[in-house]
Amino acid sequence: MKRTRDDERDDEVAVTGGEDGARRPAKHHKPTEGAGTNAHVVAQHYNARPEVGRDRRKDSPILHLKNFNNWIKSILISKYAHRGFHVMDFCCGKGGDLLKWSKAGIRHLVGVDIAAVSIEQAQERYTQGRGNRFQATFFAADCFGVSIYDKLPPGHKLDLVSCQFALHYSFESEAKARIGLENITKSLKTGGHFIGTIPNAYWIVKRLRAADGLSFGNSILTVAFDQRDDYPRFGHKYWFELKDAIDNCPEYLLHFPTFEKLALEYGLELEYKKPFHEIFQEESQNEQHRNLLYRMNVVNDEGTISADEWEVAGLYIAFAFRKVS
Ligand code: GTG
Repeated sequence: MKRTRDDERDDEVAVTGGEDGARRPAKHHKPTEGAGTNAHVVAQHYNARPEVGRDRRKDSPILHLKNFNNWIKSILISKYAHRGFHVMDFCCGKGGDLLKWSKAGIRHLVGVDIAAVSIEQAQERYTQGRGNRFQATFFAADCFGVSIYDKLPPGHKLDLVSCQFALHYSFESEAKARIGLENITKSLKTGGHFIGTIPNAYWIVKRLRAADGLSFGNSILTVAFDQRDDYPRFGHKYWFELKDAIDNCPEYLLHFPTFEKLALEYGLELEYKKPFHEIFQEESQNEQHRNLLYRMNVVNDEGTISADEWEVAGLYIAFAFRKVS
């Protein structure tokens, strides 16, 4: 049977397994006062994003960026997820990594996310998916607001926890970052890993400082701050807008050295941290990973990716921690 480019892209892990110059925000996402409100704004945002399906996803103006980021995640997952593993996809969204887990040959997946509609979509994708060669349990919970320990299958010990494009939400406050770390580490085996991808706070601050006003961006991205005088460790909010992905959501700068220190308190030692651009330089030397770039339709017909999408890819870093105690 002839394989389409989309089928090939699905091979993913097959390799080894405001004002003041600020272009700001949409009113309906502006939070009202109250504890935990921003988390609900974020949940509402993701709940409201329609499931477009694979065909319409191909029309996305940031398709190559999405595919590039999925290529990075595929490589990260293939390095840390192994056959028979018990995994938690922390902030799993609509289950965009399900196929990657399947390719890695894991045994069981727990998927948890604050957005209940996304959880339903993840469950649906899992049920209907071609690649569900593992067991999975999904539930909705605020990963950075409540303890999820008692919702995990009893006695469940995890080999790996993955948190993709979401850990920055925990930096709304130290209390939230700690709840997140507690949830990530409590069921993680010693020797197990915690992997993830986040916006690079240094990259963002560098761009902000180089900008005239309170915002910067390009044709697909706008990052806007409310102020540029104060740099708190926690609760340093900015508004993130990425065409066809994020409609102006509040996010928080994750000061990595602070996170690293905090993580150590929970027994996590940093093993790996790299910007996406560097990962590309390194991993595209590997023939299998280079082939995967084509199979996952990362590059366009000219064999490249647009300058603006490439710039946005440079915003992110990937990391891995190992639980040592
Ligand atoms: P996205 O979640 O829309 O990515 P997709 O790859 O299209 O996901 N970004 C994302 N987040 C959450 C943040 C954030 O919190 N902060 C910041 N600063 N940036 C963020 O995200 C798009 C981009 O937004 C990311 O790359 C980041 O740059 C940024 P999805 O539609 O779930 O697709 C993933 C995989 O699922 C692909 O392999 C698809 O083929 C597959 N898939 C798509 N639709 C379906 C379906 O209907 N069924 C099944 N089974 N699989 C499907």
